[in-house]
Amino acid sequence: MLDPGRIMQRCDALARHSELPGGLTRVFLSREARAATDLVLGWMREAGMEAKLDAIGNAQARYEGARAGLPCLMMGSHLDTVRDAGKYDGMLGVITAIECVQALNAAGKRLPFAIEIVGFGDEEGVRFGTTLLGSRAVAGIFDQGTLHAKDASGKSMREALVEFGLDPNRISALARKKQDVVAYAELHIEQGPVLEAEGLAVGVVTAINGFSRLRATLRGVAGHAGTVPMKLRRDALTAAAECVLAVERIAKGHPDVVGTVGRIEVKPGAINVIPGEVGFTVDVRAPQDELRTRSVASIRAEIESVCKKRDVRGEIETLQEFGSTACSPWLMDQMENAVKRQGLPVRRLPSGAGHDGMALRAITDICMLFVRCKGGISHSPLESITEADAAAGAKVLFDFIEHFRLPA
Ligand code: HGY
Ligand code: MN
Ligand code: MN
Repeated sequence: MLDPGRIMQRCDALARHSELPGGLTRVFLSREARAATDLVLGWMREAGMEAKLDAIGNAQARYEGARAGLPCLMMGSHLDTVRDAGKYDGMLGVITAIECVQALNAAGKRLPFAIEIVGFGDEEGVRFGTTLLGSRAVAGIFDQGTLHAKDASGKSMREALVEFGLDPNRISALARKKQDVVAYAELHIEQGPVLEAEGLAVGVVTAINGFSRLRATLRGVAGHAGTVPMKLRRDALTAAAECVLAVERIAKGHPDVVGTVGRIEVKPGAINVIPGEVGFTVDVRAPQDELRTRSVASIRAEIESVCKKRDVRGEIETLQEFGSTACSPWLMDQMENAVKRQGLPVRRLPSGAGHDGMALRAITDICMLFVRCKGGISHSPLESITEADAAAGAKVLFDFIEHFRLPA
């Protein structure tokens, strides 16, 4: 029997593992990530699964099918969060999948396929800048070069993995073969306003928008705020400010494009010093890859032109790009039939947010089920869902699993 109250309680329990007093921040390979992953591994085992921490810090669990060694239906989501996050983004998908297996196990049910659940250790990319680390390792598309990426304290991902008790040299062995994974299904909050606006509890995802993550560094000349005349300044921050507004203007130029500068660092960062160096991030998304790459090219050109005009040096690095990822029709149909069997209206919609399915698409077909969230708010402590919607999501996911048919 599915227990939506337990789903909500477990989201609350995970939210207590946070580095942010009074809020939720849990980044990759942190002490809080260890505690949260241990909690999830315990719940996986309670549900009758073989569970373990893998070489990149994912919680991985398996529930055998009618006989051992069958290919699996993989489910899951991520356990890391953004800074000052909500407690459902990622966690709801992992906990609901565990709840479904718990119900199968309680009923002594074994299916013609195995079920695997993965709580991915890093999807948000907050600590090292590049995202989908856990799912890329499982999909065999992990870029070993990212092991050199450094966090804000200057610690490399390799060092952080070793400190966490993991062996970075064993990450490549995590790659799953296509024949081992029949499909990947992820339940996630919508993180947008559509379901709520239309009075719907759940939605079937059609595709996940692609993204480009850039980092720009502008270098001018630091100087005394009291003595350098305005016309002699090469102020890195006023140049960056013009670039930030250019990102907004270019993104506003097309209804399907979104552009965000989420992080900016100013050096030396003193009230009486003209900023000599500024670093900022740029996140660009769109449903079509061509539209996104065209927008990125315009942003790059604009940054270069501002730097030339203001006589500052500009460097732009592409941190990561991922193309738009389609969900597979045969899986969308099966998820939609589950929605119908549960007596709920059907709605298909795209995802503006990125998800682990983008990486898993490298080895298998993917589908996603969205659950309504209040005001469409996410990546915020105001993120919230109702227990009734958690129940609706769990019932549909359970129905999808019970009726899941391998492709003909
Ligand atoms: O940025 C995203 O879309 C996701 O939340 N990582
Ligand atoms: Mn997120
Ligand atoms: Mn997410």
